[in-house]
Amino acid sequence: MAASLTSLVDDLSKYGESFQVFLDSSSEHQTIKSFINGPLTNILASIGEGKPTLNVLGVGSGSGEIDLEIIRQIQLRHPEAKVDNEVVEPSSDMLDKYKDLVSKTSDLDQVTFTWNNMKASEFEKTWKERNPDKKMDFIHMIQALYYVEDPESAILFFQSLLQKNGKLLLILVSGEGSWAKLWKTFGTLFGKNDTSQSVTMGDIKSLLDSRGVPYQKYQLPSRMDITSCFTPGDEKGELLLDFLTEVQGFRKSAPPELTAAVLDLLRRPDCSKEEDGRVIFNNNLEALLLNP
Ligand code: CQA
Repeated sequence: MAASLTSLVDDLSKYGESFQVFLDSSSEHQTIKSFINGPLTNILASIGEGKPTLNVLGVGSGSGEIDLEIIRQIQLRHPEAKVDNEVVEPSSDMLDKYKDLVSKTSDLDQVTFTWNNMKASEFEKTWKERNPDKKMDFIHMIQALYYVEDPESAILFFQSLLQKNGKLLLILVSGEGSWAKLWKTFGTLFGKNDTSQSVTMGDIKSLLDSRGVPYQKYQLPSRMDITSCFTPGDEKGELLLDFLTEVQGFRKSAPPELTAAVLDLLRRPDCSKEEDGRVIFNNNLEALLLNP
């Protein structure tokens, strides 16, 4: 990593600003919600076996929009059941937003929330003492495995918490999408620090395959309009470029040759397509479902 490049993760308010531009420019949340309200519905119907309370665990839940979509779908499939929802999220700002969202959402009377303001590895350490016998009907880790120290052991731990008929859902960028190309080409040049690693679902499938762990997989097509990145000085474009590279103020701080090379790759047909004069980046995701 070039010493002059500062990771975006080092300033969470800047990260949040860039993330918001990303959400506004991409279909990411719509893509995930369509999966939850499409292919996942049958799976959510199959969990729990008529138990009065379904145990749900979200890992890296962020501000909770996606979690509440999952809970809504579980309630539609199990109208009689209560939901015991455990949330693991290391950022207390995110947890505050999540609690805010809960207080503004109706129809959650049957849902209890347990807030675990900690990393997945800390949760794992305390879990066995607190709840030696508790098992989960549904666990999800959505766009979260980039931030755990050891993705493989995290997956195996959460899989071990599953109840019979339970499911573990993982969502990550596809190994064939443009994030993977960007990381393969520039990985170490960007401002990566220990907080975030460039892992794709291709890597996760290799890990699981070599252990003989079976899974179901789903492709989740997703896109991001990066046209504004090609207009120097465009406020949103600069924030999006920061998000893509995970570098604060990328265009101002990176060597000009690196900036040119990144913009060139972003425009190439194996990264993006042109549509009605817009540059559309391949943000495809992949979902895996694991059994206990
Ligand atoms: C921190 C870390 C990650 C965050 C965050 C704060 C995040 C979103 C918002 N705030 Cl300290 N993560 C996130 C979520 C979805 C997503 C990406 C990041 O698509 C972009 N990635 C590239 C595929 C992950 C590296």
